[in-house]
Amino acid sequence: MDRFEKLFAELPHDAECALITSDINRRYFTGMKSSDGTVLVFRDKAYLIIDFRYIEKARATVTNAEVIEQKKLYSQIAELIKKHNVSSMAIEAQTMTVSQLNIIRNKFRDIEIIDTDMLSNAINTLRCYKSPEEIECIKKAQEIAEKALYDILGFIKVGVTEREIALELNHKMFLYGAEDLSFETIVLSGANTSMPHGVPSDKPVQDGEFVLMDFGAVYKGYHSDMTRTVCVGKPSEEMEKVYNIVLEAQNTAINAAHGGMTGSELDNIARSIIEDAGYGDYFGHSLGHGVGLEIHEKPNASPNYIHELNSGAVVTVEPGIYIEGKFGVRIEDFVILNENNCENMTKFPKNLISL
Ligand SMILES: [Mn+2]
Repeated sequence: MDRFEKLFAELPHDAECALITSDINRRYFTGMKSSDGTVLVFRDKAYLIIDFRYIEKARATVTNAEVIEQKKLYSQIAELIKKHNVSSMAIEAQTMTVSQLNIIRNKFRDIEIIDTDMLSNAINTLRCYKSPEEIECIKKAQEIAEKALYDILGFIKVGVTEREIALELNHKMFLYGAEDLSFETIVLSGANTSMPHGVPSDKPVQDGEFVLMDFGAVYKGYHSDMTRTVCVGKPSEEMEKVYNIVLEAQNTAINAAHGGMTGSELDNIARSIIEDAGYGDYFGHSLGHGVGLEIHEKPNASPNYIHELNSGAVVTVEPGIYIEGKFGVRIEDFVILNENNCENMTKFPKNLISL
């Protein structure tokens, strides 16, 4: 089954066609990156309506949809709706703007616009199951990130600033083939490491400080995500103790992870270890999230996510302990869930490195 067929297998029958308007999902279905364009898909045929800037590429690469050059978008959609004689159209409620929805409602008064989460949820569900081709891209993205980190370990030393380390990591990732960064690289040192998503500053690294790096590369649209916390010089006893608690929580969760458990179950495996060690209040974010065409996607490994983590999903496992004013530790790998276990795609060592 191709992705359009899978979509209609997920969609309830009241949706006779689907209007896919988000950049990410247009890329997911057509394989082509663009900043504009519309996919209109019926049960028996799909169309990509895209403007002059992208038309040559689209005609050359998109094989699962008829490519139509965009002239008057809404008239073109209306014509196709008439041709296929449908009376309902699902829209991407989770990404469409209110003003777009208003236009759609106005232009298509004689068909039912399904503006519930039906279509967004169906696509999210499909995207939870990574194909071998998608996994290959994610692994390649991770290889790029790890190669970059190995390269810059020697660069991390007393006097170098957080921004300089981030810049070096970014440079290496692009050098090794990243088409983009998964997100703005996080490099923090010393007391700044207690802010889970802090922004790299001009603060220089000092002796005896943790340096926390959370970063990833994008390869063919697919993201990687990893975090390592290293020490410059010798860590204090408390730093070492906290590091080892986070590491134990992370390893235990990875060893237990498999398809079919709920997101909250996986989260709880790591969280209970941190709680039992007395640091429960210092782990204020969820354990992990799905990764793919977006850096944060379904499914989630969080206390509130009572849904299943399906076999074939890619999720991060990233517990942390953050002590305000002192330091923080986070260790993040990401895994593919299988029926009975998981495959860790992050190969970079996790023992506490002292640089
Ligand atoms: Mn992450």
